[in-house]
Amino acid sequence: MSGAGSKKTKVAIIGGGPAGLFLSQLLHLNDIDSVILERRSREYVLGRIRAGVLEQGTVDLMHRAGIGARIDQEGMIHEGIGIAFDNTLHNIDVVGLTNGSVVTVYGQTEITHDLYDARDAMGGIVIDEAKDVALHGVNSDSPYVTYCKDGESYRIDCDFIAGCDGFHGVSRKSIPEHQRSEYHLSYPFGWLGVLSETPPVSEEVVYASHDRGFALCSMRDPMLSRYYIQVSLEDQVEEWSDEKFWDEFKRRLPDEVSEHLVTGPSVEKSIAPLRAFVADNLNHGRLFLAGDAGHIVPPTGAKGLNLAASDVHYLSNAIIEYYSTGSELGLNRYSEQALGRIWKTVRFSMWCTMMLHTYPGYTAFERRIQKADLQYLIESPTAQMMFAENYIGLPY
Ligand code: FAS
Ligand code: PHB
Repeated sequence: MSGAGSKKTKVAIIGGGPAGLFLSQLLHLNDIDSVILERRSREYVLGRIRAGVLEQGTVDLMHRAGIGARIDQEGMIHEGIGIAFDNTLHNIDVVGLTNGSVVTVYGQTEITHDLYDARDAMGGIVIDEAKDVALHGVNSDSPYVTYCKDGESYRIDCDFIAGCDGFHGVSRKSIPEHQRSEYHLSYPFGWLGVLSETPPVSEEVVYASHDRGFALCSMRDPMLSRYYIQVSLEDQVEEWSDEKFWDEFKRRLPDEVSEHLVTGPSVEKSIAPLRAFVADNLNHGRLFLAGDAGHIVPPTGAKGLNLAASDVHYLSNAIIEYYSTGSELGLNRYSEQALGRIWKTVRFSMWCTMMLHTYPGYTAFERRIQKADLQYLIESPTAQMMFAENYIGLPY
C-alpha cells in the first residue's frame, strides 16, 4: 500500500467471491494490476457452501486463469441428468444429445480455494475485512473507491471499478436509482440444502418433482453428498432436524433412488430463498457489474456461478483489449453482450423452476400442465435436446 492510506491501481474490484477473484487473476496474467476489496474474512468466504455443477465454459475459464490442475484431477464428469416424477426416474442423455458435451461437478468452495491460492502465488492484492467500501467518481475519468480497515481509512484511485460484490453488495446500489433498470421476481418457496459425508444416492444429479415439493440429489465428491428440498419461506432451518430432513427427502424420491440412500449427520444445513433478478444495464460510466452483483437466477439449472464465469470472460477480454489497443469497443459492448446470455439463462432457470416445483395456490389445472411439461420432456427428443443444450451452457 503506497502512501498512508492511498494507492493507485488499474482496476478496483469490489468483492472477493468467484467473479472478483477470477477477474483479478485473468487481468494479472495480462499484466493489468488490480486490487480486490472483500468485506468478509478469507475464512468466511472459503467456508461458504454454494454451487457445484460447472459448465465447460467455466472449466475453460479455470484453465485460462491457470487453476485447472485440481479440477482435472478431482472434478466429477457427468454425461447425463435424472428427472424423476410419478415415482419413476428418467435419464436425459446430455452427452449424446450435445455431441459429447458434459458438465463437471466441483464445488464453488474448491474454486474459491484454488483462486485464493493462485492470487497468493502471484502476489495478488486481496484486502479482506474491508469495511464501508464506497465508490466515487464512477461517471468521471478518475474514479476511486474508499474503505476502512482496522480503524484506518483508505483510498484507491483507479481507471475502472468492477462490481463483483454479489446481490447485496454496494456497487449496483451506487448507480443512481433513476438510472437503474432492474427486473425482479421472488419465488414463494426456498431450498433447504444439506451437506452430508455420505456416498451420493445417485451417480449423477437428479431433479425430482413431487406433490410434496421439489428435491435435488447432487454431490461434491464420492463421499460428500449435497441434497436440497423445496421448503416454505416460513420455514426456519432450526425446525429441520436431520431425521426430519431425511424422512422428507426420501418421500420425494422414486423408490429406485431412495432405496440406495445412505443417510448421516449433516455437516452443513441452510435455507436459501429463490429469486430471479437482472440489472438490465451492467455498465455505468467506469463501473462494470459482474456475477451476482448484476443478476440472480433460481438455482434450478445450476447457473449462478456459471453466469458469473461468462460475465468475467467478457469483461476481462474487454479490459485487456482496452489496455493493449486503447479500444473501448469491448467495454462499450460488455453489458449488451453479457445480458444476451444472462437473459437466455434466466429463462432456462425459471422454466426448470416452474416445471419442477410445487407452487402453493396452484390449481389442479396448473399442476396438470406441469405434469404435461415433464411428460413432454421425457418423451420428446427435441425437448430433451433443448434441455441438454441449456444445461451444458449456451455458447459464450
Ligand atoms: P458472491 O456473492 O459469491 O461474492 C460476492 C463477494 O462480495 C462476497 O464474498 C461478499 O462478501 C463480498 N461483498 C458483498 N458486499 C460487499 C461490500 N459492500 N464490500 C466488499 N465486499 C462485499 N449457484 C449455482 O449455480 N448453484 C447453486 O447451488 C447455488 N447455491 C447458492 C446458495 C446460496 C445460499 C447463494 C447465496 C448462492 C448460490 N448460488 C448457486 C449462486 C452462487 O453460486 C453465485 O452465483 C456465485 O457465488 C456468484 O459469485 P459472485 O458473483 O462472485 O458473488
Ligand atoms: C449443487 O450441486 O449444489 C447443485 C446442483 C444442481 C443445481 C443446483 C445446485 O441445479
